[in-house]
Amino acid sequence: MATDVGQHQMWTAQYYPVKYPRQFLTSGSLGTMGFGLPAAIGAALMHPGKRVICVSGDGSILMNIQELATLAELGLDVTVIVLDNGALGMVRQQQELIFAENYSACIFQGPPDLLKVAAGFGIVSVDTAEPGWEKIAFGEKGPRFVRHRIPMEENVYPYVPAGKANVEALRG
Ligand SMILES: Cc1ncc(C[n+]2csc(CCOP(=O)(O)OP(=O)(O)O)c2C)c(N)n1
Repeated sequence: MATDVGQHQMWTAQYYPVKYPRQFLTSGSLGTMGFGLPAAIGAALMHPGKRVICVSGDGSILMNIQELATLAELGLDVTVIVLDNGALGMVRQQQELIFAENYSACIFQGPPDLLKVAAGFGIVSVDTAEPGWEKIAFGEKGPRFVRHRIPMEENVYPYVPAGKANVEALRG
């Protein structure tokens, strides 16, 4: 399991049942968007026969989108799942909660159709609104790209504001 950086990363950390060391590849602390896809490719190269999941955001995936070409070329068993909220969600959440809903440069005005982008790289792509998407996403060999649309207003909790201690986390 690999992630990018943002709300999707926090949800994955909170809900994915990690069972053994080095199963969860994520870029913490000064986390770097764009980490997830290359990390997943590396993990898949090290573990042939195992499907690697990369949970990303519609912002983060754009940071290293060119690596879809590497993924397609190598034909690895990687499923990229993008939680698509139409925003840089972690930033939007921060601006909502800490900056009195003054939103700046965090809501996408003309987002690309990520399914078409991934398909353009030759990767089988599916939206979770499609019946039977799970079979496409996880069923067979090779790379897959999944888009899961979620409401922009969804916030991740607990949430520790910048400069605060864990005990001061906001709980929603
Ligand atoms: C390279 C880089 N630039 C900026 C940031 C600051 N940052 C942290 S989370 C985030 C938004 C991430 O948005 P998205 O990938 O869409 O994920 P979401 O929070 O919506 O799940 C930004 C800009 C960062 N961590 N890394």
